[in-house]
Amino acid sequence: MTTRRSFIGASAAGLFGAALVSRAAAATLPEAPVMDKPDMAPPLFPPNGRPYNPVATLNGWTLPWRMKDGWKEFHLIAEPVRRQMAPGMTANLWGYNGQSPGPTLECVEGDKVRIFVTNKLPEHTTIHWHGILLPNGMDGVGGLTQPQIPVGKTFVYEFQMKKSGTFMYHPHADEMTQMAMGLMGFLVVHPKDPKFMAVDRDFVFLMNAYDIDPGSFTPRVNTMLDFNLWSWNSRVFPGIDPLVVRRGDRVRIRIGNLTMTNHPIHLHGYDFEVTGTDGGWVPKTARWPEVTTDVAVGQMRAIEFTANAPGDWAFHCHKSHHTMNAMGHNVPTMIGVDHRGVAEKILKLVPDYMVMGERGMADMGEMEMPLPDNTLPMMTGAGPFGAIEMGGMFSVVKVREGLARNDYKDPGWYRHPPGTVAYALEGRPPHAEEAAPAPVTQAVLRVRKPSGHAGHR
Ligand SMILES: [Cu+2]
Repeated sequence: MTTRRSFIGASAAGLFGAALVSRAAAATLPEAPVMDKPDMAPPLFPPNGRPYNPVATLNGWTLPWRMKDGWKEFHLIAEPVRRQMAPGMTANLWGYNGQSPGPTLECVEGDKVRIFVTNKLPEHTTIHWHGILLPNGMDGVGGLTQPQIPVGKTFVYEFQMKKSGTFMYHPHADEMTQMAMGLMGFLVVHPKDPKFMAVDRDFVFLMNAYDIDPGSFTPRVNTMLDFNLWSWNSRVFPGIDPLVVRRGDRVRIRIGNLTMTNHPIHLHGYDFEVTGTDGGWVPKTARWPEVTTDVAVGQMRAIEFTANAPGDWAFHCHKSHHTMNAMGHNVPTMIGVDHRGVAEKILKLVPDYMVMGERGMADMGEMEMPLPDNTLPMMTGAGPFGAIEMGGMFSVVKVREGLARNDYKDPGWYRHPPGTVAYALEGRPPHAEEAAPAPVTQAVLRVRKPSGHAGHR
């Protein structure tokens, strides 16, 4: 994290119109720290105000604030950023304070917050505070509840947090473009009573999606459905932080969806309950067990479980196309097609030609094919047993014995107790089953098609 003292200094000297900085009359604006590292920053324990257990933002961080006359003051700067989506690929996005998504904002039920928003984008913007109960004029809908924030200007939002819960922020100005470019962030309001809904580990992330042509850097902003990078906090597997958990911890994962489609989020090895939405906490009597919860567009879900089963548990979107990185959708299915002869002939013409998918697509996970610059393999990631063959919205919940209370460091791969891993059958199979793939049965079922109406009475 770095600071921008020099920039703030310039702002006080009159870079911004005083009228726009409003009656908060920022003789000095609060500092607007920036983040330039893609890894999860340690949770930020509140240095002042009411106490709470802070959240852990996957591949992200929490924005520090300052207290001024009883107000918590934050400073967000909307600006173009470069985001590494996974090692090997960087995107030109729009974000806040150096990163997309922007920093997580954390405060406490009852807090009075003042949020300065400086626009360093090439076009106007606003911020809408999704799910927050606030005065209409603070709702951030450009043209409807406020003029858009012009380029180079700072606006101030002021409201009191009426309830605790899981929320987000995003522009309500040229929304399609600005969200397709990655402008968004998480907002958590902690309960006044730290014992209410208390957990040991509280993870947050937003789901977003990009359409970035292989070899290029900037998302196509007009794409409606056919995105090729399905991301969590603008990161894709294997670039997404693991969710590191101490055995026995009560764990909450808060997920928000700002893509253009729903994502059924699935956790292996556990059942969990949805304990919160962007509307509020779910009463105990209204919860039911799940292993997958669908998060629709514009929704947030908080799920909770007690981490009593150690291991490396897959955690992912259950739409199988969303656990892949950029891929062409116009590749024909080649399963069962014997193209040995054809491949030889093509190789004479195109020396780099590679036949794909003859036996399925698993080859892709191990393939070391030359890729254009700034592109990720479609299926990738190396695990302790080989290629993981995933991409996109996939991570691992790593549950371990005896971690320190706030230790989120990657503990490496799980060491399975002897005799607890699926194993290959040794020796000759007891029956006549051979290792070769089963031949395709050639039996053809003849269907007598109806002709005329003779059979009908
Ligand atoms: Cu999905």
